[in-house]
Amino acid sequence: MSQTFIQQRTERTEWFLRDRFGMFIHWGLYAIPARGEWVRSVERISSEDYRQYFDEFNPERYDPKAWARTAKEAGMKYAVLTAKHHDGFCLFDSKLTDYKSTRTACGRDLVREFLDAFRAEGLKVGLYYSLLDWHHPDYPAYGDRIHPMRDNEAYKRDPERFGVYLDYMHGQVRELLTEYGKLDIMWFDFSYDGMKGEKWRATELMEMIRAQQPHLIVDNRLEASGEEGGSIYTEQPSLYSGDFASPEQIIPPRGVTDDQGNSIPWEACITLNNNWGYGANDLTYKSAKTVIRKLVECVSKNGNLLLNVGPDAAGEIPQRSLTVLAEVGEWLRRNGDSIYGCGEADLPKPDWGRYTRKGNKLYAHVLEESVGPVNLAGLGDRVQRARLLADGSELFVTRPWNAKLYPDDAFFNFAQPEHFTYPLPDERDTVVELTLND
Ligand code: FHN
Repeated sequence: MSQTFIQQRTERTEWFLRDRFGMFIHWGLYAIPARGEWVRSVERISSEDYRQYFDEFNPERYDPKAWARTAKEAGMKYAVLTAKHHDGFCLFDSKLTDYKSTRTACGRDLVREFLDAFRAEGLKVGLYYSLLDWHHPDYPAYGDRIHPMRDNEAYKRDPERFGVYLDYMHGQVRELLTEYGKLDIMWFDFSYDGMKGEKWRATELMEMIRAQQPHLIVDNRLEASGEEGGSIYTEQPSLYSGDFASPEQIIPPRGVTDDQGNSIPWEACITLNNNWGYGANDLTYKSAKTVIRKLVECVSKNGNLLLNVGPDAAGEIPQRSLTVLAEVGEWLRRNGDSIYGCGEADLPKPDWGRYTRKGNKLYAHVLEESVGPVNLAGLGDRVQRARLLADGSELFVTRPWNAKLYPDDAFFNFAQPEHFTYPLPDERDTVVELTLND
């Protein structure tokens, strides 16, 4: 692929790398068993036995406007909803199947309402679409690695009919691209074993996507992660290599680059507890402090954070999630300048925390108390002024008497005298905005 492809990718992802923080929403029939979105595969539930949840699904408290307000107040700038997960249930009114929300008791096009509500709050919108489909009769089942009926010989499928499934899959993507307005992200999930790349007719799919919505950004999961030539991790990515890498349940230790060391767009997708879909008994929620610090870590490495919520069968985001998101939003309301539009700084990671940077503004994210003055290694005379970002108050950049051994460094403290030790104003992350001379 020519440099033009990477130039186009850079243009397409400009808003994405500015916005930095998004909401992932995993929701569907699996919210009723409430044991996560893989319940069909893990418990080898047949389509027939799973049908009870389709017959029962009626999320009477589904209020996408409330979801959108939650995301906005959390400081999230975009959101991605599962239009179809692996169970094949469609949250949109597809003409290609009756296995959809408009044929359940709720009778609603849940995707359309989501898109309308989040656009109305000014957020960018994306849809997650599962390449796998455990409901479709022409998707491989017996002998597949993860299909719920992988051990059941009655589910041997004619491989020649996989093309029928691909026509269905491509047709549904076309529906989403042509009947739901301007989308900003298409989040495909996922390739595995031989199910990758052209097995999905990925080039044809991407050509259609680029023709219908050329600005749309797509993740990298039409290919198996990094296993193929032409992947997003190379200087010659293929048409379906995607616009951003999608590390999952991990913050990449050194960010994400191509094989030449060039930073590439990436987004870490992380659950708030340990399940993507609603888990009634999964009460292991990350704290707001952890979320704040992981968001900072992503941005300090040129990445995004897509933080997941799993609404329940009634259509509500769990209260524990709401509580964490509200606190994160309160921190971002006062410190968001150190996140939005920021990226990595050209400095080694400091002992006390992390840096993010935007132009001549360097943001010191102080996560650990120093004894006495806080060290700005190598910043010598580069710092024009320092302010506590949360309230704009003046801080003092100094060369303290007890740091004469470090002439190439600068220091600051939160009060005077400069050699005293002061508690961090915000123990979650105290952000100091340093205006640089260069
Ligand atoms: O199998 C899915 C899983 O259910 C979830 O959707 C995550 C989110 O990125 N993706 C796959 C696992 O990698």
